[in-house]
Amino acid sequence: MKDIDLNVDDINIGEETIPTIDTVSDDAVNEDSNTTSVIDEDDIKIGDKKAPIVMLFGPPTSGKSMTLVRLARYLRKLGYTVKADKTFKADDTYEERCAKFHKNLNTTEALLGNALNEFLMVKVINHGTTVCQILEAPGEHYFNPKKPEEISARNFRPYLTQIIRNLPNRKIWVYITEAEWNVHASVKDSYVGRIRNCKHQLLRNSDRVVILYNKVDQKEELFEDGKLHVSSAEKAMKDEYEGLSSIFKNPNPITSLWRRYNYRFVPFCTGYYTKQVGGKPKYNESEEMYPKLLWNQLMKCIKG
Ligand SMILES: Nc1nc2c(ncn2[C@@H]2O[C@H](COP(=O)(O)OP(=O)(O)OP(=O)(O)O)[C@@H](O)[C@H]2O)c(=O)[nH]1
Ligand SMILES: [Mg+2]
Repeated sequence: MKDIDLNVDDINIGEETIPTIDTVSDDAVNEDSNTTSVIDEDDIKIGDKKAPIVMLFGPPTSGKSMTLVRLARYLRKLGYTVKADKTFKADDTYEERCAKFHKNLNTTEALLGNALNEFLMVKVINHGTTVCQILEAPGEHYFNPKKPEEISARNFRPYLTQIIRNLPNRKIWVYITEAEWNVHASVKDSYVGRIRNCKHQLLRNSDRVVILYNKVDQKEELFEDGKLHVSSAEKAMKDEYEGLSSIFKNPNPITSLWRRYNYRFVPFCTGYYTKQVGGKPKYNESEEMYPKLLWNQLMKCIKG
């Protein structure tokens, strides 16, 4: 299997000219001005201004919730504490969501990813120190396939705008792509456009990028003797999401000789979902190599 150890030490992403929230929040609020959720969504608090924030960024049903569930189960096994940040939001429903998240992690029953349909901040703690914070949010908040024309980087929800633009923490943008995403090619192009706009307007030099290619189990041709062929998976991702990798082309004439792109590639599978007649699909977690690979790359983004 190919070693996918990429070095992004002198990554140079985006412009430093990040506008303040005042210059953008009107857009974000106007988008939903006739709903009550705007005020609610604004009401977030992040006490930790240091630990990097991992954003699982992807369209609905791409696998964000289950990626977090799979990663959290793996980290717990390694001895990390993974817990929802209860101080992130003050409302009662948030506390319920935290409880639901913990229940999902502990259960051995079939899990449904869409049980978590609201946003949540999760802390990964090792020996009392927060290693990173992971934001899990509904896909519509990142990209809505039903509104593919909305690809501007200026129309994020208020809470996301606040996290992205106002916090000093490093962001690790985990862009989720899906093997065999069953949508029209123009929707895929729009998603790539949305990521392009994010990169140009929102990413800072200190930020890091992961492209996670989820549901690789759906592409049998990527496996040989039961082993996943990583470089073939990356090629498949590039074929399916035209123009995505070139957004992160390394512009440095020297380092680009050995590192063409400023992203880390992670092929992923959250698990296996077996349809039960008349019941919930049964979930079996994926092989450990997947969360292990993801965590290795995230650690490099956190430290590097
Ligand atoms: N084959 C396969 N299916 C997956 C995988 N991961 C997720 N799925 C399927 O995708 C569904 C949605 O996964 P979620 O994790 O809930 O997706 P999400 O991105 O959180 O979706 P939203 O919360 O609606 O934005 C799951 O219920 C599974 O049916 C995977 O690795 N392989
Ligand atoms: Mg989800």
